[in-house]
Amino acid sequence: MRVPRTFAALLVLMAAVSCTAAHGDDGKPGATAPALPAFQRLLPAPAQARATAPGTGYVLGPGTVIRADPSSPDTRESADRLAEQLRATSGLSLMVVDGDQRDGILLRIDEQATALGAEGYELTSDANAVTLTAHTPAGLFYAVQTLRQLVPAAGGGLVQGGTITDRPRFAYRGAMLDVARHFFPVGQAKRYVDQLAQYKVNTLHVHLSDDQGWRLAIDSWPRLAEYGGGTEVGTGPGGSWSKEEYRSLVEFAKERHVEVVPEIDMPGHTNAALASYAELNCDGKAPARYRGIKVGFSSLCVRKEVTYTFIDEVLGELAELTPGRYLHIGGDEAHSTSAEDYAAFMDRAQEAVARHGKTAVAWHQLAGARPADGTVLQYWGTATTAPGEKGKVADAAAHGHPLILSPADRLYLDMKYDLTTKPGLTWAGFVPVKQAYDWDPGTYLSGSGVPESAVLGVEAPLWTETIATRADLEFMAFPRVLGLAELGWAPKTAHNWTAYAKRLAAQGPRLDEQGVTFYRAPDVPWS
Ligand code: TNX
Repeated sequence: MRVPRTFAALLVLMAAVSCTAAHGDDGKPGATAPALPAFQRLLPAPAQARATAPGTGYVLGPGTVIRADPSSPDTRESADRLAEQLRATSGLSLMVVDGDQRDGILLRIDEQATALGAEGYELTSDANAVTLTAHTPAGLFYAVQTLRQLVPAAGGGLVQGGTITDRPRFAYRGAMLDVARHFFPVGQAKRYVDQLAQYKVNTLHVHLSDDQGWRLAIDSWPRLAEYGGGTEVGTGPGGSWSKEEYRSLVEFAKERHVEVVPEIDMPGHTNAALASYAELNCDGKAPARYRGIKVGFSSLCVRKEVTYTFIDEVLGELAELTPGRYLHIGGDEAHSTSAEDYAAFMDRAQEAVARHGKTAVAWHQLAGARPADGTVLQYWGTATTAPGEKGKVADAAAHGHPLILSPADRLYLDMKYDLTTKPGLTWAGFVPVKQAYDWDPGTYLSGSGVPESAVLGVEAPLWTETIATRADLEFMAFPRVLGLAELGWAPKTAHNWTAYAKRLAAQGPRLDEQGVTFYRAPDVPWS
C-alpha cells in the first residue's frame, strides 16, 4: 500500500515526539516490531535516542557506499575499519570512498561540534543515509560501535531511522587483567581489548607483576622476566611479554581508543622480584619462587637504597613503553610492611612516577598514607568496608584525588556468580550479573561524603588466581563486564535492571558469534 508522503512524515514526527531519552519507543501495539526495537537494544544505552517510525530508516545493502569526509584524515581509517567489520559480521563488501554527500554511510569529524565532547557522537539514520558525526576520532569510533549494533547481522538490512546523540557519563571506563597469577599471552589481552572496545570501554589496566610471576621484560633487571616470569599459580610454566609484544598491545589498544595502564605492584605482592634478585631482600637472601594464592607475605626492602634504584629503573622503562598518562603502582595489601615504612616507600614510588612524566594510580590503601598531588586512587572496598577506611578515601577525594571505583562485591570479575561457578573466589561473596550492574557509581560513596564529581570512573578487575584458560576468563568476564561498560557510559536516567537485562540478553547472539564463552546467567532473559 502506498502511504501519502505527508501522512508518512506525520507518522514519523509523531513517533519521534513520543520518544523519551534513551528509549526509542517504536514498539507500538499492532506494529510488527521485533522483540526489542533497535535503539532499545543498544548496550551501553545512549544518552539520547529518538527513533522514527518502525520500518523507517536506511536500508544497508550491497550497494551501500561508505564515505569518509576528506576534510579529516582520521575518518578514512574509521571508514576502512567499519568496512572490514561489516564484511566479517554481515558478509557485505562495501566500497569506501572519500566524499561528504549524505548518501550511504557518511563518517565525519566536525571541528565545530565541540558540544559532542571528547568521546561523544551523533548518529542519524534516514532513507538516504546514515551519518556519523563526532568532534574527535574517539567519538567517531564510538559512533561506529553503535552503528555495528544497529546493523542486522547477516546481509545488512534496515538501520532504524532516527537520531542518537551520545556521550559517556564517566571519562574512565576500565577493565583490569591480571596476567601475573596465571600468565596470558599478549594475544589474549588484545582479544579482550577488542571485545571491550565494542562496548565503549576505554582503558585496559594490566597487572604485570605479583608474587607468582613477573610478566614484562625489563632490560636493566633481566632476571625479573627470565627467572621471575617462570612460575604461575599451580604447575604451569608462566611466561612474560617482550617489550615488542607490550608495544604491540599498546598499539592495538590505541587503534581502538583504549589506553593501557600498566601496573607494577609494590611494595607488597613482590615475591617474584624478590626471588629474582637477592639484593632486593632486607636479609640479602632470595626466597623461593611462589605458586600458591596467599597474599600479603612479601615486601620490597623499604630501608635499602637499591630498592629505589630498582623501582626508578623499572618505572622508567615502563614509562618509556607507555604513551598513556598513568602508571599504576599497586600499594595494596602490604601486610608485612609497617605503616610508617609503607608511607615512606609510597612517597618515593610516587616521586619516581612523577619523575618519569606520568600520573600515579594506586589502590585505595594509599589514602591511609600520603597520596601525592594528582595521584588517582582505585577503591576496591565492599559493602562491609569500615566507615573509617571509606572516610580516608573520602578525605583524599576532598583533597582532589580522583577515584576509580572497583567495589569488589560489584565489579570483581573473579568472584563466583553463584554456587554453580567452578572458577573464582568468594571472599567478597557471590556476584550475580544483577549485583554487578545494579548500583550507582555516582552515589556509591556519597554516604562517606564523596560527590559524583570526584569519581573519574569505574573499573572491573579480573584477578586470575583461579583462572587459567581463555574459556574460564571469558566465562567470568562475560556477561558481567558489560554491566561495567553500561555503568561507565550510560546516563543515570537509563539505569533500570529489567530493561538492562533485556538489552544484555540481546547481546547474546553477538557474543556467540564472536566465540565468547559467556555465562548464561539465570537472572538474564536469554532468548
Ligand atoms: C585482592 S584487589 C587483591 C588481589 C587479589 C584479589 C582476589 C587488590 C588490590 N588485591 O591481590 O588477587 O583480591 O580477588
